[in-house]
Amino acid sequence: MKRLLITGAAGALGSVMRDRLAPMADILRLADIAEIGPARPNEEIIRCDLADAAAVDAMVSGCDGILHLGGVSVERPFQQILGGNIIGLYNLYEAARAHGMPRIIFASSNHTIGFYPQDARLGPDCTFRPDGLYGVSKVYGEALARMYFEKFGQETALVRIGSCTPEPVNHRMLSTWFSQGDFASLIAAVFRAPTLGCPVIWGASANTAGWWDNSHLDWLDWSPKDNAESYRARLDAEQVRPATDDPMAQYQGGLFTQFPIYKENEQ
Ligand code: NAI
Ligand code: 15L
Repeated sequence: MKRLLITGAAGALGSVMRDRLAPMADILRLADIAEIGPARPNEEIIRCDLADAAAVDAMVSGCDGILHLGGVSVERPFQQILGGNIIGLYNLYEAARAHGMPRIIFASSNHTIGFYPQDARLGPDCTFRPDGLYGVSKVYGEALARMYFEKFGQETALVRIGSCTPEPVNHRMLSTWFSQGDFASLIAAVFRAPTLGCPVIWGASANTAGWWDNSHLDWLDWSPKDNAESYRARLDAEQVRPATDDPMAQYQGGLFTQFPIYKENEQ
């Protein structure tokens, strides 16, 4: 790839993918509303609010692939979610349409389905059960991407990420963990695939205790290598396992199911 755009590049996953994906493109274009720091060799840095249509158009221009990580990544008041996740996504897809429809990886979330109980096993076509306004914004993102695919042929991988952290840090993550290495290999596979369409992909490692079924992806040259199970003994030793009536043990979305609808002055 000549130029790969990573939005949200100053964030947790953006910083990791900046390093891991460098070999995938001649130039990495790194964008965020926050300070990213100086460009390294073969990098371009762009300060851009996703809610600013003209800035997003310029950000997307000249890119052949987009890893879209930017936006609000946790539960927040609606006014905060609106700019990056709602208006911002529309701006991104309009810019992509104007600039040759580069393939997009959309960082969706398990919080689109967070109200499912932990004994449910989910495939790609399950009904959405979002657990908050943040989850709803990701449902909107998936629907927007799907519409641009149906109407214009814009390809997007809708990656419903579980918990992408260096290691699982609680018992819920024995099921939701997505190792950084498995996410990086998925990104490479998505950009390598001859055709993509607009598939839902569960962003999770090969966890023995996993809840999500990716067997519809047999056409994609990707299989996750890591398994949260290897951390179970350590978690059992270091933490009390949550009780069965604890939201962390009841719901796939864990504590997100318990958050209120925050108002502007609360978060
Ligand atoms: P993060 O919060 O660390 O990074 C998000 C970045 O987006 C931040 O650097 C922030 O400055 C930027 N941003 C926010 N609003 C913006 C705006 N209006 N314009 C431009 N940039 C804006 O989140 P993280 O953990 O790196 O996650 C990346 C993406 O993956 C997010 O979209 C998140 O929803 C999604 N995701 C992450 C999961 C995880 O386990 N880390 C799980 C599920 C989904
Ligand atoms: C997400 O969608 C969040 O972006 C991340 O911070 C974690 O909370 C993750 O889900 C999770 O459910 O563990």
